Amino acid sequence: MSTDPMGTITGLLTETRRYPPPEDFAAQANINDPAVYERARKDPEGFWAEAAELLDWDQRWEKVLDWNPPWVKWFVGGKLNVSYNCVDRHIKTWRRNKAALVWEGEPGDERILTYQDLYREVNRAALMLKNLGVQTGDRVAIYLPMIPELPIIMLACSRIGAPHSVVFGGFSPNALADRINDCEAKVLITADGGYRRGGIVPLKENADKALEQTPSVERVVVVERVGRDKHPVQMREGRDIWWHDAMAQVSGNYCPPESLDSEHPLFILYTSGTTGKPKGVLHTTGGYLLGVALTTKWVFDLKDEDVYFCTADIGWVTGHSYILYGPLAIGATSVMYEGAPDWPDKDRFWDIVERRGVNIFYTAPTAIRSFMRWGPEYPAKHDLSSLRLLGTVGEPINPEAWVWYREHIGGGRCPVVDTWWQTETGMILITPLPGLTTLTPGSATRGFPGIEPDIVDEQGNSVPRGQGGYLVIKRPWPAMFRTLWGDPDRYVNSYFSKFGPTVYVSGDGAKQDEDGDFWIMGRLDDVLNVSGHRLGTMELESALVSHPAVAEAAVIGVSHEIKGQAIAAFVTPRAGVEPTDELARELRQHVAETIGPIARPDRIYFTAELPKTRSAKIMRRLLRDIAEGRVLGDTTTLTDPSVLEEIKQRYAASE
Ligand code: 6R9
Repeated sequence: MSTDPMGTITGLLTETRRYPPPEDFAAQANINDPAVYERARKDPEGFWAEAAELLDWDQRWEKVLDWNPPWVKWFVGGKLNVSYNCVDRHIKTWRRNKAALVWEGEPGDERILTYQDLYREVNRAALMLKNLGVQTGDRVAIYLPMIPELPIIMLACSRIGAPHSVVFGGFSPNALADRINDCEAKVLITADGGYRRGGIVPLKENADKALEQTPSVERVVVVERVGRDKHPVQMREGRDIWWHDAMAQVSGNYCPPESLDSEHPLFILYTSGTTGKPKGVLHTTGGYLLGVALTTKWVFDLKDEDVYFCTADIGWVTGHSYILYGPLAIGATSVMYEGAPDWPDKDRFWDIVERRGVNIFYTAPTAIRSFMRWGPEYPAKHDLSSLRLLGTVGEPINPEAWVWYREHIGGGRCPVVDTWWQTETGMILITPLPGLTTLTPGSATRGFPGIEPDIVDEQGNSVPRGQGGYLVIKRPWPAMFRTLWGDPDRYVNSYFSKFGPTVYVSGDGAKQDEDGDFWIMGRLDDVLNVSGHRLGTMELESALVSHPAVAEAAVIGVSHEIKGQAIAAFVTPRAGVEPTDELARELRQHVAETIGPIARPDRIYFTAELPKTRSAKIMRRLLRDIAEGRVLGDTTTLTDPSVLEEIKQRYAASE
């Protein structure tokens, strides 16, 4: 650990507010027998095997877990299909006419797809993929706004066993091209555009730029979301086809689901690591679906009659696992909203909750902090009495935001589940179970049944309660990632080498309090968490130095009231370049164009030099000290300590 981020939560451990499960909630909860923890601890494999009854298998597994550390296989020999489990099996029951997806576009349009509707669309989309030459094992890249075609095509991919790689619509052409090239996608599914705060995100134009550098892509399918009259796009003859035309060419309404091996790749999702190159996190079929289905059922206490609304974007793992796969696997109704929370006004979510009668609501701390800043009058304008459970994910939630959320959104009656997990973990790992767990604001509480989290020191020894350390997971779980696409060495080195091949290193720091509850403190590596989005400092720095005016750059995360962390960049201009405000604006824009608007630095500080060790490593820790107004840490290893004085003065001048 380069710094002591642990110090920052000492205060939180003194939090004394406790919220036991309300009796009536506990009585009706999907899981309210505390023995489940002990059962799972004593016989984790038996526990997961029993849970696997939640899914429909074409062929039963021969072995629950094959663990050859760090490599794992779950439900070895088992066969199943994800789209069958999320769609087909429900239309054989009374759920056939139940709403599967309740979709709302930002401009106010809506589409409700019953399981029967979804069945038809997914089958036809799977046939469309086959018509385009996609075969089992081929990768399909998806760059869509939050519209129904997104879950439809993901399920269609899973139906034929073509792993999808969804790229968040806010990413730039460059970022899209990198991801397409890394997984060598054969087909790209995109749209003419998407709506965001009333404006149009030019997805097809971005895709066209990306496609100049992506030799693997043979065909491009374009959904007409915005419309040719409003936002015309170029279609390249022989390569591009409109979604509606490709769907019209499909004959038949049924595409038999492939019976796939439990370990067949389901999707690749890229996430930031400590180097400039994003990691292609690979999830597989059986274990992943089981993990997300069971956690959806238990953590969100999701019932058939509920309306469930997760505000994430499907471009991130939260949307994959908890808008699409988890909820649909258990036959739930999942609400999906295309746009911004403050469009047309700051009560958009509450308007949706009231109109749709949402019962369970899942969002991120950064959103909650925005709601707090906007003021309680926005939720107060709406009847939110349908809500019975609230959740949060993405970053540590400060106790004040947690309590505000419980009071102003949850009416003081809804349990709040703070769920810790990652793109890599696939499913929620540390979380309360709302019918069982006494909640402490700010704590994700404890491991889900069958999960063994621990906190260890530099040597890998468990630390005493109250002491900070590395958050690790000591036993495999079904929904864990199986490798990094095309880079198994990086899988081993990044996650399973520090404390040996049996211990998963999450990259987060944490502490346990006296009750054994976990408090997550954030990343220990060079990964920032900006409004719940993971961004690597290296990616940001590479983007900055790709600008001709920049000689060198160092990026750090600075505490930010709403975003959790804000991006501060220290930049050394090339010789002869004048460090002007204009240049700072240009650099911020350059990073937004290179990676995506979420990566736009909040502040740029020009400096003649960066603080470096004698081995030429940039000392980001000292930059953080300056940015957060702390006394400077150890500077003895610096080549030239006077550099810091200069930076400090500039920093102070610009505040
Ligand atoms: C699901 C998701 C993962 C990182 C993770 C951690 C942070 C997520 C959290 C949390 C504190 C929680 N994180 N949930 N920190 N409390 N409840 O967000 O995946 O985008 O991969 O980010 O987010 O730092 O390491 P991902």
